[in-house]
Amino acid sequence: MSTTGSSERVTYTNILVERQDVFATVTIDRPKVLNALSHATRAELSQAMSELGSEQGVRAIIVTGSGQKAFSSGADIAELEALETAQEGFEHSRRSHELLFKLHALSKPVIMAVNGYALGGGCELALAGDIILASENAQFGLPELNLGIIPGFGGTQRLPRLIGRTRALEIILTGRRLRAPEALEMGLVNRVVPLDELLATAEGIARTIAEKAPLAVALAKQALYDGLESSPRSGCEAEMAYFGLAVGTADRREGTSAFLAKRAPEWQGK
Ligand code: CO8
Repeated sequence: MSTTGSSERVTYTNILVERQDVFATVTIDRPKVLNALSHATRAELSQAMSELGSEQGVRAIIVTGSGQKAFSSGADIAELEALETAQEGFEHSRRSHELLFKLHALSKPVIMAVNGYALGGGCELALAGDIILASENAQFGLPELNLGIIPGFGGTQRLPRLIGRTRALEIILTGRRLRAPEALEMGLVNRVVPLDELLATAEGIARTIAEKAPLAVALAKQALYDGLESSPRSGCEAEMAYFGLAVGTADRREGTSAFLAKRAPEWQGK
């Protein structure tokens, strides 16, 4: 990872960042190790999220893996091998979690386009997405127990919230892999599409979201995550507050008057 002088835009070595008109695509680019998430890769993902998060023109972020075989095979096992103490393990997990907290805090949706294996940390990264798409060849799993560790990138928390306690425990305790149709049936992913349609599908969703008022998108996402982390009543109280914030925006006035005038709204993000 380095910074170019003139534009201050970061150059990455483990990921690719491509900007299109209203969205950006981040590709984990370590195909020789099936896009394993080394420390450097996670740091680059975090940097890219900060960069894209602050760019107004980027209304959604797509995350995918390089090649046709893997989204990500998880933590780089060579790096796990080098960990010695409980404290080192804790720090490894803590730094990784920071990346996922950052994803949730972004004011724009993150669409995971899972194009093959999503195992261990790769599955956990996918689970942290706002929308999760899978190609027909995708396989999900948390095989950490096979290595003598446990999921340390949110898997023990996000998976049960998504598919329920008993199904999550079975997946974690057995380490078995789920093929895409089973992941769909369990509600782990939003859609399954052929591999060659995966990115186009993600891009279509990104463009649809980009047609909405930017602040409303951010507030809806925030209300949902705030609610999931609290009781239903305090979640509803958070929703009231965010609804109020949305009503106070210039874009809300534009949205309601454009509807009544039978014209398309023009959002200002204010
Ligand atoms: N780390 C490092 N190297 C890997 C990884 C990995 N996670 N996965 C694959 N590779 C390497 C292989 O060693 C191999 O290298 P080489 O060509 O030098 O032999 C190359 O990638 C290709 O892999 P395979 O030959 O194994 O390919 P196959 O098609 O036979 O198998 C599999 C594909 C099933 C995906 C298999 O590679 C596999 O089981 N990989 C490991 C999956 C796994 O256990 N992941 C969990 C890791 S632990 C984890 O993620 C903890 C997360 C919590 C910490 C938070 C940090 C993110």
